[in-house]
Amino acid sequence: MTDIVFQAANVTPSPRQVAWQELEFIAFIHFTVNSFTNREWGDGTADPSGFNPTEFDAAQWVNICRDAGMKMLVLTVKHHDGFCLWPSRFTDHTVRNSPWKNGRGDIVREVADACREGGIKFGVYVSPWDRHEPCYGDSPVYNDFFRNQLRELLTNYGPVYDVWFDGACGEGPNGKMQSYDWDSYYALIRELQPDAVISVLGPDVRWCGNEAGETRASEWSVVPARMFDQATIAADSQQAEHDTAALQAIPWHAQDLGGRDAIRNESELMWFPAETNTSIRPGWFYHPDQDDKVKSLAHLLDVYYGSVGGNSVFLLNLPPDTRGLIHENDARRVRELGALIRATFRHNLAAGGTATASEVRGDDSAYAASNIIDGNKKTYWSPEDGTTAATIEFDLGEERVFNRAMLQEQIRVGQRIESFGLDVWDGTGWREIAKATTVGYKRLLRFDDVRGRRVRVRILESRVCPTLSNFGLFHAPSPE
Ligand code: FUL
Repeated sequence: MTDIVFQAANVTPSPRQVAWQELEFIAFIHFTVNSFTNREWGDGTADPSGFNPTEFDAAQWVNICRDAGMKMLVLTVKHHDGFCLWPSRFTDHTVRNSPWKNGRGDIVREVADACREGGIKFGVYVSPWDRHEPCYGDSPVYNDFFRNQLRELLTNYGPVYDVWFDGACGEGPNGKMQSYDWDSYYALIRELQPDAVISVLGPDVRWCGNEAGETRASEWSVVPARMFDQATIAADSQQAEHDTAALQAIPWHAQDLGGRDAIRNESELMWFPAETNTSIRPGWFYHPDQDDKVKSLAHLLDVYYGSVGGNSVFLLNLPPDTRGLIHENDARRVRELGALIRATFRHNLAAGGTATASEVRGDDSAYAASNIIDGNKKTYWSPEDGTTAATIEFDLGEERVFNRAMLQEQIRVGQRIESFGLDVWDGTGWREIAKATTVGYKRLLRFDDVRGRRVRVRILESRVCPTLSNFGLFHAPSPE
């Protein structure tokens, strides 16, 4: 094993990154003047008088998210057009100058409060690129302006768990040149909301590299540190639309960002886990002509299994309409998704049985195989140092029918497993049901109905001794 692989196996997440990963499925809400002008990108000239949701109800958003099983809501408090969903003291381009609640409303407050009451976390998407603010491009002045806005957002609305910085900028080579003072933004966020992850143009969460919900077969949370540096450099290049040359130059779309070949020649690595963001409709903002283009349940399930079940977090966008409500079609679909996920993962058929490993670290029970099925996310099994292949056998106690499997590593100590297989005992021998590469926080496997009592996980390759924190077998209702 090379030094760099050993080094990679020893990079661990921060507690805030672990807490974020455990949210699994979270909501994006794109809502601003664009929702009323029927645009995706506003140019910053839209009159605030156009912002007037007739039936705005933050509780409706939160209830839908909860029913879908989403654990956080990330709201576009300021998109590229610069309109603020809160009455910022630093600009007039806000809800204060809209007819909504006669200019006395505050969308950010209502949503933050509704999240707290509904028991889900709240996060803010704040676009660094601001097409309205006159000082944008006057770098030190705008940096002050932007920090002032961050301070308002991070002090007046209770806990904020995600600050999502978008890399998009369409100024082009002849446009305004803004040099962002990222380090000062990050320092301010750490000071005011130490539990918040800083996503995408930040050091805690990595953009998966596409907006279509595509996921990688092998998703590593430990990747070259220069991926983060290059993202911020691209954003400073004034043309960092996700589909422009600036971001194409970064190997975001490469299939394997953290495997042995990808890290072989790197000197610095970081824990930079992937987030899969996509919209339930073609657009990020609401457009009436997309009411019949809400993604199918099967499509969303594929993204769910690929992301949550592929060591990523699933950030699904639900765009409210001009009423200020999530449209009935979107609400129905995402509730169906939540109900199906709940029905599938309600009963872990492996939980009541026993687990036996080919090897256990040390003599005590601290790393026992039974830890894998004890329902405790902190305990885990591990073999001795130096052991990189192992088998764990699960006896379900009686014959069961299942068609989904779940494996989880103990990511608190790093990501290690590189490939594994899953077998069932068919009475005379072991038959392979499925195999895959990385596990990380969670790997979900889908296969046709299998009947059996004894199941085993064969860990084939691991960077250092593997860990397993949790294992599950489930039966998804049919038809999905
Ligand atoms: C992109 C933006 O340009 C889109 O409008 C949207 O907000 C998406 C999530 O990120 O960079």
